[in-house]
Amino acid sequence: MNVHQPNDLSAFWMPFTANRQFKQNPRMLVGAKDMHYTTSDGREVLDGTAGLWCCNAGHCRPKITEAVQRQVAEMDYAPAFQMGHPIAFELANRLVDIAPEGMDHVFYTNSGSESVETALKIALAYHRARGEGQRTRLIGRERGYHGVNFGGISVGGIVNNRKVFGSLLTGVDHMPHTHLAENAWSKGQPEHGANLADELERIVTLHGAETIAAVIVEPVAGSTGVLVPPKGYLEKLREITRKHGILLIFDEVITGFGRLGSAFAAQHYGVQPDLMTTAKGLTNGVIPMGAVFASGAIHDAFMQGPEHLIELFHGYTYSGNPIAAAAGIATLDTYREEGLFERAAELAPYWEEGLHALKDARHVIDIRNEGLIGAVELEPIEGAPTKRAFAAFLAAYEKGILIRTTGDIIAMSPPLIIEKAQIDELLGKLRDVLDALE
Ligand code: PXG
Repeated sequence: MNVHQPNDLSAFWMPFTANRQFKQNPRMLVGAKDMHYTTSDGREVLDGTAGLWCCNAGHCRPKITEAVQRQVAEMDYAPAFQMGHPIAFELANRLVDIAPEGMDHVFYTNSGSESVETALKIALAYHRARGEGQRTRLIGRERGYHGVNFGGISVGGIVNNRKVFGSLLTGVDHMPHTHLAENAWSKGQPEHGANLADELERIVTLHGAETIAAVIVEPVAGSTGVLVPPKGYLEKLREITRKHGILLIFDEVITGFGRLGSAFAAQHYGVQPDLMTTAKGLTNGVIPMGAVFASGAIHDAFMQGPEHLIELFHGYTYSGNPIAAAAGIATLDTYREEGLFERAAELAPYWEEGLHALKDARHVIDIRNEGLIGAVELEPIEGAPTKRAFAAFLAAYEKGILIRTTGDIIAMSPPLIIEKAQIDELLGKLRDVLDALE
């Protein structure tokens, strides 16, 4: 018989974690409030990452906490298949209100990964519903992150997330990523690289437009180190996809809910996708929930045939879960009442300036930013990529700031409630960490 201690760390197989290393020297968070986590050894840590890019309103915000407490006591769960409950409809209306014009419908999921699978399936089924069922190809991009399920890793472009998982989806192709050396030190959108969108024309020529269902991209690629779209690039993608009848999916799991200073990146860049995937900031990270936004044209294409038949054979047990919906409404209330999207836009220039002032810190080879997102790229240790940035992450945690690393890139995305003095603290401590690094 296995007899485990309550604090035995072996049973929990941790996600995206070096389990053996972590369990020798665990970093445990036990509390959170506003901009800070509390560690198990009683230290306050300034949250430079909004959890994992999700707690955009900061932590343990009263309105959200109360809404969840109220809802869990009133109605814990209700099915959404052939049944409804008002709060899921209310949230959908509220979401559509802040979405780009014409994104009139939402399909609920439980995560970003599920939103991606859902959007890809809707894209395929949409073409089929319109008599273009031969449009089955899906186009992603190198260095894209679209979650960890099979569709998402197939269109995604992160080698380690793909290579040990078999043959993935067939009929997928990838555009080149947009990260160009000549754009180093760009503030906001880089100047060079709009022409990379023309690679889509090449792919269309190769396969035939009539075989392609959708193109999926992150407006700003987050997980692979903050790759900001070159000026004109997203506009070109839109033009090419529209010309060829290909759907454009924006994966807004990170960029949604104010991260760039608008509700969604689609509004920030003034480029209208056909489908948008979201999660994370939708409930401030408090309860898992995602949503796919669909244009009226896509939704309406399904609403034909006999009315007693199910139009889309897709959905999750927890789609529109009442507690998540309550968290979502309270989150949107908090964003609105505190003007947090506008706040992000107002803080962005201060953030940009502070971040780029790290240019002369040790090991720094590039800095990038957009909205309240920032990346500081370090020179890798020869023969040991990722080690330097991970050492920075550990030292930062000891110093009382939480950052994220991917490869040798440090990524930051603080809650939108961050104060200027806290930006100074975050970036000041990061400088100290970098200057002290091997
Ligand atoms: N799409 C995008 C653009 C994402 O960034 C997902 C989909 C998947 O979401 P779920 O909820 O299934 O995890 C993501 C998630 C990081 C980091 O450190 C980023 C994510 C998740 C965890 C860590 O960059 N993005």
